[in-house]
This record gives sequence, structure tokens and C-alpha cells, in this order.
Amino acid sequence: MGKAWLNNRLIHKAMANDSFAFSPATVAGGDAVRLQLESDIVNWLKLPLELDPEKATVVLQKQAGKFDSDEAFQLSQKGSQVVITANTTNGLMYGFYELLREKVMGTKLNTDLQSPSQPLRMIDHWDQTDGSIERGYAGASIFFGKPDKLDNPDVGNFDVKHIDGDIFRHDRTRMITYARMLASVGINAVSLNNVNVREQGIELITPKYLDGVDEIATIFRGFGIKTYLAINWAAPKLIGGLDTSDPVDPKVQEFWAKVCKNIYSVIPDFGGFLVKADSEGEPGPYQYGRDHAQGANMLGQAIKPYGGLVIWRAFVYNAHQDWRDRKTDRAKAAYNNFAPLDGHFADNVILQMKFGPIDFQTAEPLQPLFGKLRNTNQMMEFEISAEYLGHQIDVNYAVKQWYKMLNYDTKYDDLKDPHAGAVLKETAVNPAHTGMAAVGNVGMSEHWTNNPLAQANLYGYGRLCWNNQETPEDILHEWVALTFTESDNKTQSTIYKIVDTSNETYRDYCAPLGVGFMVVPHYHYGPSVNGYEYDRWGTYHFADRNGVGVDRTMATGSGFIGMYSDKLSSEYENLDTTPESVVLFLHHVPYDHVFANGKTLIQTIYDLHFQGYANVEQYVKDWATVSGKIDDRVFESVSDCLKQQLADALEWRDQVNTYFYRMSGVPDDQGRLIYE
Ligand code: GCW
Repeated sequence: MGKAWLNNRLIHKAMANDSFAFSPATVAGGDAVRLQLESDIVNWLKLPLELDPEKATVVLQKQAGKFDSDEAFQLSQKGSQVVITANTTNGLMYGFYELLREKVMGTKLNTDLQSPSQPLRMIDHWDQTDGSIERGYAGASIFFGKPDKLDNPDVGNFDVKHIDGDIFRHDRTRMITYARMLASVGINAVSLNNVNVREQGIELITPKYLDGVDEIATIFRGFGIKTYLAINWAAPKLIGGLDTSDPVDPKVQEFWAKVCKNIYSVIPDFGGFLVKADSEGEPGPYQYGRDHAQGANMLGQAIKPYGGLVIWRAFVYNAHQDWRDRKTDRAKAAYNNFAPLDGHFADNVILQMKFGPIDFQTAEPLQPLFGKLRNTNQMMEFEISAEYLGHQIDVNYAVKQWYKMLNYDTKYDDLKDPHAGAVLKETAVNPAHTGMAAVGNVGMSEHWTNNPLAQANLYGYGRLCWNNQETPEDILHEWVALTFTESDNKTQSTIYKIVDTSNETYRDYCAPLGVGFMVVPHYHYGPSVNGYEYDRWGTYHFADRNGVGVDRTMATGSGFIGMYSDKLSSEYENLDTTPESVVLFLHHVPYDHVFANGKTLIQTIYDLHFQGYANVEQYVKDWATVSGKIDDRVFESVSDCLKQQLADALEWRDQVNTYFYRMSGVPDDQGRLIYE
């Protein structure tokens, strides 16, 4: 198996000298609770169990109501024993994983109370029932599709009972391993299927497929993870035999009530629905002249009796924007659609918003709805699967970017803590219904994530959800130590250095300074400077012979900047106080504009692209030095990816530099080769 950070071997090794016991004094409810604990933790993890708590080296102490959060835990030392205390089984499990992490890393026992920053820590799979994955770069779905010879024989398929016509893979071994990986970093919610819900995906909510969903949900439950499904908003029409999906129609409401009843009769702790509506051609309430609060609340009402949630995506924009029209601006779409609905969404509805106003680009400013909305449950969405970040071929440690977005200062003076992660809770209708979501990045590929180094993003995403303040650097240290356990310090630090700088490196050789896209249309890997320039998707860079970038100022541009708090708006309105990393997202800038560091825009573009490529050349050299020091298959996989990345970076460097050289006519002041 590719080295997942917490595979069986590692757990057994770290726990070789430990035995576990439950402290009988605190296991209220007697055997029933104890059995529950055993099946949840001990059986899954196959821990050595000691019946006499005095003799155990680790004591699991469950005390209902001890901490504010049911997922929190605390580790303490009692003589030679470590005691893990938590309100619930899940809390104990998180404490167990923390202890394991500390043991492997050899750090001092952390006795602080540890409690998650966000209550919902979710992975959204874009897996489809035929086994393919939209924007998936790591092989086939681990949930759906037929096992075939391409699947990795080392990882799973031991217990596959597959019959024709079945859409589920039933690879329990692999799902258990996945669930354990997710639980080890605190993920507690997973949506199984693509938000573009097609074909049998629409029917996942029907009795025909609920047993298959339940098989997965049952595995996840043992690891504190709730299962969600993405739904097609037009399901009443498409599979319900109705002639409408209008949310105010009682027949439609009845349809959804029945769907919920069926689901909960099979999966009593089902998490809820994830919905992409009125977006990129998907159906939605606008078709019936209803707003998104009406659409979402109707579903919220149907699922409420069971305690379920409706996660409603704010990725709604008019896909027919014309490049000739400079006033319409896709970046304003979510705000225009949802700001007027603040306070209208039900308590069990959550608005899920991409971190930036456009679409998971290498650099975007924050989505301005964060901080603007004051009475709406919200989640911030990321994409672990690296659609615009190198397809899990190019190494790209995106945790750096996510950390920045979560800790983005919205500069609203009236908020207690104006940083985006904290804003989620402060502005929620129900603070238990906020969190983070991210598009998953695993598949049946040998190392789960194609490039094994892309595992760092899955690990890091979970850790960052749990603690929004844990730095990407600390997280990366953990991941390297837990993954390359058998390697020497020098090897670990070489790997660390490559991954640590990779997000910036990738950003440097792609579309410059936040202008975004410039990728090959539809496929989204590799450069195509004008690929989307005259398209309808609203992703323009507006380069001409004088300058490049989108004028989003209030004075002369689309006015997008005015959607931020007053302080941030006035900062961004002024070119000189706009952060350089997103300057072309917010301004159309002349090539000869001089930044604070004394460099012109055009020279900055050249320098970034030469530097980005040079970094990848260095990665290739550095990676060669770890040969023989780590697992051979991991070494080879990363080497192959780096080879492709080097070619990718070269294409980006030359195409972007040449394009801007031809546009501006300004040569590189270092005299490096720029093709004409
Ligand atoms: O970035 C775009 C992707 C689509 C995706 C969409 C979304 C699932 O290119 O593939 O559709 O975002 O987030 O809904």
C-alpha cells in the first residue's frame, strides 16, 4: 500500500507497548456503553485490550457533559498511565489519534483541552455512479463503479461481492482504511457523490440504492463520520413522476418528505443533502421564480424531523457573461444572489461558499459574503482535488492558501473576531452548523492521491479544519514525520522543503498575480493564456498592449471591491494598498506600473515565471537525493510526477512570458531567453 500516514502497520508499531482499558468508574451505562466503545474503537483499530484498568497503559475515560464540545478531549498523565478524557466515544477516538500522533513524533504529551475550531469538517466527493470522478485525478471512485484490473490489488477488493447492475464498489477494506485516515484528522462528514447529479446519482436517495449507501454510512459511523448525499434539485420531476419541482407546490414538498422518511428508516444518522442549484446548467428554484431561501428551506423543512442538514452551495452565477460587457462581473454573482437573503435561511440550512469569489484559483481575495452575512449558517469550501492547482501531478501544498483564507481579515470593526474562520461562527444562526467543506482528492490510484505528496493536502485539510490556527508548516512537519516514519532526518527535511514551497512555486509559474485561469479550457491543466478570454464563463484577464487585469474598482470598474467592509474596500480600491498576490484580480494594471519593491509589473511577471520554473528544477534535483531512503514505489511515483511538472512549468513559463513580451514589447531586464 502507498504510505498512508496512519496505516495499520504504523498503528501497531506505535501501540506495541500499550494496552488499553476503559475506566469502569466513568463508563456510565455499564456494558452497553462499553460494548459500543469497543466496537467503535477497539475493534476497528484492533487495540490490545486490558481488562484491569490499573494495569493498562492508556485509560479511556468517558464522562458525559465534561467539556463544552462532544468532540473535545484532554490527555493527562497519571503515574505511568495516560488518560484520555472525553464526553463521547468520538472524543475518545480523536484523543486516541492525538496520542498516537504524539507518540510517533516523540513529542511531549499535550495536556491542553483540545476542541475543534469548526463543528462541521466535511469532504465532498464528486464521485459518479459509473465510477468516474468529476475533476478527479487519482483514478476511479472508491465508492462507485465496478472493480477492474486497473484497481490496486494491494489496497482492497478483498471482499468485493459485485453483481451486474450494482453501482457500488463494496470495497470495504479500502473504505475502512479511508474512514480511519479521515477520522485520524478529525473529518466528521462526507458527501459521497458529485454535486452535478446525473443518471443513477439522482436515484441514490431512493430505496433501490439506500442499502448501498448504508453499507458506506455504517463504516463511516464507526469513525464518527456522517454520510451525506448530493441531490438533484429537479428530482421530483426527474424521478418522482411529478410535472414540477416548484418548492411551494405541496406535491413537491410531499415528495421530499417521503425521500427523507425512506432515507432515515435505513440510515438513522444520515447527515443531509448537499445541493448545487441554478448553477452551470443545473436546475434550481429560479426556474420557478422562487429564490434560493425558498428552495433550500423547503428541503430543510423535509429533513428537519430527523435532525438532518441542507448544505446549499452559493456557486451561482450567470454563465452567459460576455467579454464585451465590462460591468457584469462573475465575481459579484454570489454576493448579488445571496446577500439579500441573509436571515432568510432556516436553522438547519447552511450556505456553502467557495473561499474566493470565482473558482478555486491559485490566488483570489476572500469571497466578500464572509462577514457581510450576519444571520446565515455558512461553510467555507476548498478543493483538495487540485483542479486548478496541478491535477495532483504538480506538487502543490494548498494548505498554505487555505490557512490564509481562513485567517483572512474581513476588517469589519463590529465583529468580535473579524477573521474569516471565526466569522463563520459569530454570524451563524446556529453556531453548531458552520464549518469547512472540500472536494476530496482520493481514488483507487496506488497511493490514493496520484502524486503521493498530494496526501499532505488531505491530511492538512483535516488538521486545519480541527484547528484553524495550526500553521501549515506545523501540519506539514507532522505529515512528513507520520508518513516517512522510517526515513532519516535529512530525508524528511528534503521532502519537507519541497512540499513547503510548492504552493507558491506553482502560483508563480501560472496566471500571474491573481488574474486567474489562463488554463487549457475544460481540462484545466497546463497553460492557454487566451483559452477562456472570449468565452462565456466570465474568467477574463483583459490583457492588451498597455496592461493586464480586471478593473473591479468602484471608481472605474465593475464595483466588486465595494462589496467588502469599508476598510477593506478602501484598501483594495487603491492600487498601492492592494496586496500584490491578487493585484490583477482587482485592478487593470499598466505594465510599467512600479510596485513598492521598485519592480515594474512586467518585470515581476517575468521574474515570477523564471523563478517558478527554477524551483521545480531544484525539486527534481532534491528529490533525486531521497532515492533509496524511502519506499521505492513512492520514490518512483513522485519522480514521475516531477518530470511531468517540470514540463508543465516550462510550458507555463515560456507561454506566459512570451505572451506578455509580445503584448508589452518590454524585454526582460536580466536578458534571459524569452521566445518571440
Ligand atoms: O470549478 C468548477 C468545476 C466543475 C464543478 C464546479 C462546481 C462540479 O470546473 O467541474 O462542478 O466548479 O464547483 O460546481
